[in-house]
Amino acid sequence: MDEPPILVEKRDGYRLVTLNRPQRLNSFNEAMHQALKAALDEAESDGSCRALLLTGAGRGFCAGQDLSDRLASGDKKPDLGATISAYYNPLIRKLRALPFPVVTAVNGVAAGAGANIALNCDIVLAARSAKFVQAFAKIGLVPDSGGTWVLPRLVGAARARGLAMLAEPLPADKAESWGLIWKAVDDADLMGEAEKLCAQFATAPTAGLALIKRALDASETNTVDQQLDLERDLQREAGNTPDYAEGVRAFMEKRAPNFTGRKG
Ligand code: T3D
Repeated sequence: MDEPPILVEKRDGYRLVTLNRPQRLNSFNEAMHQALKAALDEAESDGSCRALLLTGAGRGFCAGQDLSDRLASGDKKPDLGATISAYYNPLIRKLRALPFPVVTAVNGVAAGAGANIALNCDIVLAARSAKFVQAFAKIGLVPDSGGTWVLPRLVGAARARGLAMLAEPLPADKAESWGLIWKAVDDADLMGEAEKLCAQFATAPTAGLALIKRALDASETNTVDQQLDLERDLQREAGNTPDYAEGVRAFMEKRAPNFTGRKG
């Protein structure tokens, strides 16, 4: 029997989701897209899930689209816009909008859409041996899955152009020093560090973290005045959560807070 393309493990307060087509460096076919969508939908509807950890099986994180599916189309040209509408764009929107932190543990090469899926997560940890490749230009394509949006914002215009147009691999250490990712860690420490972060998020004020995600995303297009108004509105919402009350109480009582993660 074929291995499932996505593995999900329920941990205490978070879920570990593994891309699982290692023989193809975890590149995406339709079955993997569908299974990942189901895994994310399920995590979102589980009130006890307060963080998600995404990683890849084997030596790679994800090599983007499985190109062997594109060869199979023969003379008939594939409509790549259709796949992007059906799968990649909804995936990126979902990852960005999940109401809890999404941590990626980039265990090996992250190429094409695989790189941009990682870069659209909240906290990106990478093994020192991993590399990020905007592979698209090598096959005549345009960075997708939010690549042209995140790259200039994370590393600036000059580096974004170099990465997108030269398609050269960027090692994890350099990705960290350029500000593309949160942290590069020794390979042996990757999963331990990522799981530690998720365990920390699993006891954090989740509703407040979801509001932080909203505020930072909105800042990309807002004016400073709009952003100040948004911060006021979101702070009002945050101030109504039980975790805010608990955070203040715990601080005043000099004890560790006991956050529920709930909105109300
Ligand atoms: O089509 C649409 O729907 C539009 C959406 C597009 C989104 C995209 O992601 S387009 C970009 C697609 N991805 C790529 O172009 C990356 C292709 N892969 C590579 O450039 C290299 O494999 C890597 C840089 C990722 C890794 O290189 P390396 O030397 O470490 O490994 P390798 O030997 O090239 O690959 C190992 C195996 O995985 C190999 O198979 P084999 O020879 O052992 O049987 C290779 O063919 C396979 N593999 C790697 N990437 C893909 C793949 N098979 C199918 N599709 C892949 N994307």
